[in-house]
Amino acid sequence: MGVVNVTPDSFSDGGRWFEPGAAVEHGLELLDQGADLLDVGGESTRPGAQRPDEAEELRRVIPVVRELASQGARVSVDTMRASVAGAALEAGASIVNDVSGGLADPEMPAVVAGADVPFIAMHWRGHSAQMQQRAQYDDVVAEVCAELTERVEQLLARGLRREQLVLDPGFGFAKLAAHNWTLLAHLEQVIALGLPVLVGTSRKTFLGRLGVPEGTDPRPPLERDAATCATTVLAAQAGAWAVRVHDVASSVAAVRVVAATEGAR
Ligand code: PMM
Repeated sequence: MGVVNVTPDSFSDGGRWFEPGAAVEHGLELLDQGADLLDVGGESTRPGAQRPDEAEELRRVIPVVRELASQGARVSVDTMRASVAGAALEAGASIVNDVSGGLADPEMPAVVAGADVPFIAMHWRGHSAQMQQRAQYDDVVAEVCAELTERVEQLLARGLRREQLVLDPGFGFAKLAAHNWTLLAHLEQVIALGLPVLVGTSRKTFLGRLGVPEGTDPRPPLERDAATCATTVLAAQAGAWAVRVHDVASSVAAVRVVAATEGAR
């Protein structure tokens, strides 16, 4: 899954593809590099980010979704708003990726159940402004699995079918670096919940802290692709359904290496 952020302020690539034409061109480039899906989003979820209003989010996302879908791309819309999800589905998106797993907007489950499209439900404990205060766990793997299971039950109760659901442990969302590493080390426990799992580690800060002295700044996001690619190997070996990445070419190569090795085994 290639990331197409139509935002001025995403932590990893904010502003680079903010014009619709540039975003579309970038999406087509990611398809060329081997992406199976494009994830189009108009709201930055970096810690402390301000939310765009609904009209602004629609203005950012819909033209890009429409154009990429019309060129044959399989598009997911990365949004917490039911209205944006609904409009994106009408414009040609075929998957909804909601980092709040349907918690942020009470109308989201009804829209996704009505459209009967895949729904990516991520582990989430609150909007970006407060999320890092909620990064408190006794056992991060058990708690993330329990909270995702509760999400699944609530979504099924709201009319979604189990076959629609994809889970995501939510790397970097209400998680400190140690929580992210523990989740990555035990990804098979999330996968054992029995649903497809999406992994979104790409360019996140915990990767930027590798190999830099304590107390100094992490490496900048654009220097985190090699580490991201290493996490793709781990995700593929654990049996993840997809990885959500900015640099598609390196992760496609990683997935092919894992597939070839497994084929030879
Ligand atoms: N991370 C970001 C945005 N959307 N969606 C899912 N399902 N999982 C993630 O980990 C995720 C996401 C934040 O990264 P970005 O600002 O670089 O897009």
